[in-house]
Amino acid sequence: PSTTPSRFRRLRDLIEGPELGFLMEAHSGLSAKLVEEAGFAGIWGSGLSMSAALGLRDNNEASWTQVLEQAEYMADASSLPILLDGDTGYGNFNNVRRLVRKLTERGIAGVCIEDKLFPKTNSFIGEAQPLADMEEFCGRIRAGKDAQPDDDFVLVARVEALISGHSMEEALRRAEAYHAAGADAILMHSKKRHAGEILAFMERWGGRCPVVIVPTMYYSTPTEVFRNAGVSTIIWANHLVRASITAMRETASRIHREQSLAGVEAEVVSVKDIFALTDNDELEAAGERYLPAA
Ligand code: SPV
Ligand code: MG
Repeated sequence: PSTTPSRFRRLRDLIEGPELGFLMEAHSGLSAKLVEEAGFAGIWGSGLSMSAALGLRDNNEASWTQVLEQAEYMADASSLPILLDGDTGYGNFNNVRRLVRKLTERGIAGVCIEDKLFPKTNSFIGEAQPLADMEEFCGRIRAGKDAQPDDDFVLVARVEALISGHSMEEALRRAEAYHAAGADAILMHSKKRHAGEILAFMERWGGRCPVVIVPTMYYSTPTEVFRNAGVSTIIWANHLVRASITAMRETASRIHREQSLAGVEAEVVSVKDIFALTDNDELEAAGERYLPAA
């Protein structure tokens, strides 16, 4: 019997543990493999990145079952726990509890839901996006927690108050309400270019429950600052899809320009590397076990 803790347990330990933890964005089976190869202990299943990889906007253009399918490819491709970006939960309390059950069945260790309205808009677009009613959102959290078949499933409640231009008081009021409703952690989001809001929140929050942050906009703050402030987990939210866009754009335009592969060959992984990443050796060995001898 395996002694490795379940993915649910590992995500819970990562978020509740005393060390600062990191979740790296993935958006596909392949990127999930690369996150694991790099040494990360967990994956952020980014809504923005999954949407972009499908050629869609981060506005719930992909249906929730299409997101579920992407998450399942990631879970199959890597052994890491995945915190799925569940956007607003795709509806009301009823959609959230159904989502939690389906995620658990497919080995997705946790979900993050944000206190906005369906269909969502990415937080970095526009100003003053409307927030969900606080009590209604608490119902979504309670329904999700009541529905989880595994005790270690993690539900993170994301507070959009600061991003939407509300006060620190409002952010604290909502964080407290979501914590009381049963959220395992609070994701406090900020789109400032510096970490001031986050550090102010950390000070006032006082460790009531773990806090997760997404420093996409305040990336220049040294990680040590967040460690010292008592942040639980940092999400590197979209850098694999962004890196892939850079690489694909350069490669496509060079091949188009040069009408030749010669210039890019040394810049891209070999076809053999693809076979290694998808473990073709295993298939060969299995063929020897299961196919009739030639
Ligand atoms: C995502 O990665 O989809 C997120 C983070 O939700 S953000 O884009 O900052 O809203
Ligand atoms: Mg998102």
